[in-house]
Amino acid sequence: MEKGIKNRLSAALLAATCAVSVVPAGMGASAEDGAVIYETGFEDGVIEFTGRGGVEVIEAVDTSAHTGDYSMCVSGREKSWNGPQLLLDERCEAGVEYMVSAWVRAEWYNDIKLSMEYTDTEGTRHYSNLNSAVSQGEWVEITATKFSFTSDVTNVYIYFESGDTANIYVDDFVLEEAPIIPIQEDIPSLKHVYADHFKVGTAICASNLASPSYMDLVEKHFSDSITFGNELKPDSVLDQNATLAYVEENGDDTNPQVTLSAAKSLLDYCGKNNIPVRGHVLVWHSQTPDWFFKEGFTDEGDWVSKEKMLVRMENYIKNVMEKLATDYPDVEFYAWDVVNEAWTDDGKPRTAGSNNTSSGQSAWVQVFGDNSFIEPAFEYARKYAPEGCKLYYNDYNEYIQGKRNAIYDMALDLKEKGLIDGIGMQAHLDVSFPTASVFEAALSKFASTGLDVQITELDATTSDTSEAGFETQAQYYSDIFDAIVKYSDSVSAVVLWGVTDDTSWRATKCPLLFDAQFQAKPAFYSIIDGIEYTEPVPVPGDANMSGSVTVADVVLVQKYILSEKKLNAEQAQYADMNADGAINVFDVALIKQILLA
Ligand code: 9MR
Repeated sequence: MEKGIKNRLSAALLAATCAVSVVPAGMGASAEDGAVIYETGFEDGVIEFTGRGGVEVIEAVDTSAHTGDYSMCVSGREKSWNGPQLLLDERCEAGVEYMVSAWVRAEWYNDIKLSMEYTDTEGTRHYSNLNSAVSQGEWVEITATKFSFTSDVTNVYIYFESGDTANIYVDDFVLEEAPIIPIQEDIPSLKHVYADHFKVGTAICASNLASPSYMDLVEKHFSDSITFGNELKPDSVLDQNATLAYVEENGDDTNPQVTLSAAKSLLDYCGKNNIPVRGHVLVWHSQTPDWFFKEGFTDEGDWVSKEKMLVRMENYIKNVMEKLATDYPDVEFYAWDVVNEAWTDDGKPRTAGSNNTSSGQSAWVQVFGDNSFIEPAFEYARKYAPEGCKLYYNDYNEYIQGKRNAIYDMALDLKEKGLIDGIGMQAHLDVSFPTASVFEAALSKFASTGLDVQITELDATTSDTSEAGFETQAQYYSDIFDAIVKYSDSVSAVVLWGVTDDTSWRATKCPLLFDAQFQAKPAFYSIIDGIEYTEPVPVPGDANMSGSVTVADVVLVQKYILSEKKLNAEQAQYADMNADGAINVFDVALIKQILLA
């Protein structure tokens, strides 16, 4: 495909800010503020928090306050997790994003934490730390922190705890709906810019669904392909209780039972919006529980034999594919990462052992003795994957020679046997390594296999998060995209590992294309600059102005009618099928008619 300058876009290298898991101060003036759920400075003495340990004394005191005369003092704590908790089930709604902030104080040095608890459908309680602040006797702020929860959990609490049992003071507590910050509608869609070259996708996690702005960016730029960040990994899918029950009932310990409960909301989203999914991942040393490899599927069992593990592997892959096909027939899995990260940088199998006890070790190698589990994994995936679904081997540091060569040799062997369709280059990069030409050398070698190549988890960190640092990052991204475009005959998709910096797994080094306020960073402008593309011409019914009428238009107009989405003036024109000046169910019916025609 010839590159040219038809729609040259000025690389307006905007200054970008980076905030980590918290909302930056002075948020965009155009943000739509959310409703306040509970705000208190404890001045009226009313306290809606209860003690987590049941032993705490929780009272409004006038001996210390951040503002006004009173604060909430928590004394009598016997454990570090004792502290004030607020039950959210009745106050907050599942799937909505909230923000909490407070001022806290300890009497001497202490790290005061804001945490969250919920109970899942199996009755297991989960705890996670949301934010913290260190006080050495002074009042310190726990800055606005976003969170959400899904509809299948109960007993949702936020609470304060600290490193020891000393008194905690809390003041000026605010719990509110997170404001909705509009995304930039007037910039090109990344997926349109690269439509002649490859699909553009991203990874999302279930928690991202609660952020309307995040999802607007996904829909505008990345809806060619979605990977679930964690929800289809073995530790999310394997259901130990159901598996043990199966063993008990059938006396068969080779048939691991699976659940899609962690992935449900994402599967529903992709099904409803017709977004193709990259399945991630079937066979991996990480995020896979040890009991899967142990006798009787018990935590304490011995490692099973290779023969038994082969049967378990086949059943696992079969069960995952069958459950997806049965429960989510409308979700298109166009690709699956069958095996992930099996080779070390020097091109050897991983060390045998448990990754859960010693990071980097592989229970697959423990059971098989080497990497001979890879081929059967592809055989079973080929046998049970939906028709047309492409199968990939996926890895990081793919530009390091030893690993690159091992992947190349393995891929050619599997290709000859008709088992593999492509190689996934994760591409977790940093502006200082690898250089674009080192990256390109790996891409070129993989392309030379004749297999498809996908860039599956692209992000590029920068330690310098100043304006100048982001410009260096922009240049780096541009060079990497130039390399990918050069090989675009062999590359079918480029998938970013996330959308906004603050939600990235490497948040402190701001590796993505959008900042915490959902605005495009210099890196975004750098990769669209100079790419020739044709802006889609909207047609009637094409509410998202993608150039054709799809189910996404129906969903968008339905959401508009339910006040869940906004349409700008131009979009409204295309949505208003009967041109009566109103957008309602009659327009939805007319758009559906186009789809059915
Ligand atoms: O993005 C994932 C992060 O939320 C998890 O904590 C992490 C745990 O292993 O896995 C991340 O995703 C990984 C992906 O599945 C495989 N390649 C490396 C990714 C980043 O660690």
